[in-house]
Formats: sequence, C-alpha cells, structure tokens
Amino acid sequence: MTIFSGIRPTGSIHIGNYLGAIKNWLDLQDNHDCFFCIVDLHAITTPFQPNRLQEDVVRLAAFYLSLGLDPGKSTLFIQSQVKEHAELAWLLGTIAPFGELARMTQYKEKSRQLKPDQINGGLFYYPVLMAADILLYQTEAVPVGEDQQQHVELTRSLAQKFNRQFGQTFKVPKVLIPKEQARIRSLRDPERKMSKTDDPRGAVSFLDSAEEIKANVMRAVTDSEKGIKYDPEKRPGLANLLTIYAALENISPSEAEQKFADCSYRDLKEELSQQLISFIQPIQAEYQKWMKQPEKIKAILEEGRAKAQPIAQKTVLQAKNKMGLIG
Ligand code: AQP
Repeated sequence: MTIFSGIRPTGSIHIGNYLGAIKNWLDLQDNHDCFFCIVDLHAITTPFQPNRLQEDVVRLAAFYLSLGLDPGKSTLFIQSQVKEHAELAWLLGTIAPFGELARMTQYKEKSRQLKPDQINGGLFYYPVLMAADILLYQTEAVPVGEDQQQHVELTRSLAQKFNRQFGQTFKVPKVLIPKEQARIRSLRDPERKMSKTDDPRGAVSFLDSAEEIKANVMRAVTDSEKGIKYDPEKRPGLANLLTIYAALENISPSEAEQKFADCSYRDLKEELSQQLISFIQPIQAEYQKWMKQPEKIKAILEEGRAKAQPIAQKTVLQAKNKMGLIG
C-alpha cells in the first residue's frame, strides 16, 4: 500500500502524537511505500514565529529519525518544498462544499481557542490542503489519530466527487486508526485531547526532563473513585493513564488494569512516570545526536523531496487535464 501521513512542526512532539500516529508509521514502513511529511503549510494556519519555523522543521525531522523512521525505507520531506500540495489544494477547494468545511470539528475547536483576528482562511482551508497532501501520492491508507478521522473522511469524499465529476484521477484512501490509543487525553483535562499547542501543560513532550515528566504524571487529573478500573466513559483520566501504560508495554488496557488491580493511584503514576522516562530518555539522546547534524537532516529531506515531487507533479498534471486546464 501507499501510505501518507504528517505532523505539524509546532514545537516538540508528545506521547499522543507517538501513540496515535508515529508508532503505527514504524510498523508500516517495513512493508509499504510510505511518505511521512513535515506539514509546515499547516503549521502557519495558527499563530507561529517565522524566525523559529525552520528550526522547528529540523527538530521534527530529528524526532522522526530518532523515533526510528528510516529514510532508506520511508520518504521523509517538507510539505512546502513540494509546491504541488498548494496547487492541488486550490483545485480541490473548488469542489469542496463550504458547509462541510464549516462543520469540521478541528476548525470549530481551534476557532474557539483563538482570538477572532487569529482565525484565518488558511485554518478554514486546512482540511482541503490535507486532502491534497494525501491524494497527491495516490495514497491508499492514512495512519492518524482519531482527531484527524473527519479530515480523512472529507478527503475520501473529495476524491470520489472529483472522480465522478471529471473522471477517474485519485485513489480513495482509507483511514488507519489504532484501536485503543487513538485519542490520548490531556493529563490536566481528560475531556480534551493531549495537544502541543492547545494544552502544552497536559502533554508529555519528548523534550521534557525526567523531573518534568514525573511532576506532570503525578499531577495528572484522575477521580475520587476507589480502585483501579479501566472505564474510559466514567473515569477518563484513569483510563488515559492505563491506556498510555498499556500501549508502551504492548499489552491491552484491561491487562494493565489487572496488573494495577491492588495498587493506589500513586503507585500507578509512579510506575507510569518511570516507564515514560525509560522510553523517552534514549530517544532524547538520539535526538540530541541528530540535532548536531542539521546538514545531514536537510540532505535527507532534500532526498525525500526529490522522490516525492515527480509523483506529485504527475498527479497534479492529471487533475488539471481532467478539469480542462492547460497542464
Ligand atoms: N492526543 C492525541 N492522541 C492520539 N493521536 C494524536 N495526534 C495528535 N494528538 C493526538 C495525532 O498526531 C498526528 C499529528 O498531529 P499534528 O501535529 O498534525 O496536529 P494535531 O492533530 O493538531 O496535534 P496537536 O498535538 O494538537 O498539535 P497542534 O497542537 O500543533 O495542533 C496526527 O495523526 C494526530 O491525529
């Protein structure tokens, strides 16, 4: 299968990005044709600092590499370096129903959190750009967390509509969502998803020190019930901790529940902190090594661009021709 997915370079990634998306990418890269993008054009739809953006792109690439994405197996590249992403987004925008874009949950949630003058056309258009990202590579499957499911569904409907209206052009991709860790919740507010920009204090970041991880986990919001029980509906905070523990241990949340059956919240949090620290520290060491070689990272991303762009060009040309535009 051809696989496409991406992450916004908006600061350090967190354990939600890893469990919801990257963990799946690592499994997929061995047997599939994978494109993993750094979606910088998406990053500029919410407030950002222009003088930090390039560094954030390199940082995210360093995380991709430290976590095990292998440029020998996967194509790693920067979205804005392949201008066909923006070009196809425009073409798809002309068939994207305005009402459907206005109903996108991420747009509504982000708009609620931003000041009125920060809500821009790019944020509204985000799902169309994401559809272009995916469809450019004739993608068959998109591994993402649950929060992106609606956008992949829109991508499917835009591909189907385009194919119906102008003739067969795009493959219609399916979404790949992990079973249990599709939505890792904020440690501070389990009603919300863990997010690097919306709620950084509720996130376990891959750049956090051991002390920060421990403090963050020990302060995690749970409930006043007794006993350790995996119940995402009634006890979302506790279920979130069990989910993270289970996913890192490659066991099911109910197995994690059994393991901690006779423990207190404090015991669970202590053990989860240790587990997270042991998992994150070696990745941080790898990350520091990569960050000392920015030129090597840039060369990998350029190699990725050189592989991705001809495919993207071919698809855009087909789409333009089908629409009657001069290619
Ligand atoms: N809490 C989460 N649980 C599971 N998966 C998650 N993802 C994000 N948060 C969680 C998945 O990570 C991938 C990349 O996300 P993104 O950086 O493109 O943007 P996002 O979805 O908007 O994630 P954040 O953390 O909230 O980033 P910011 O703060 O930059 O907006 C996606 O596959 C996403 O599903």
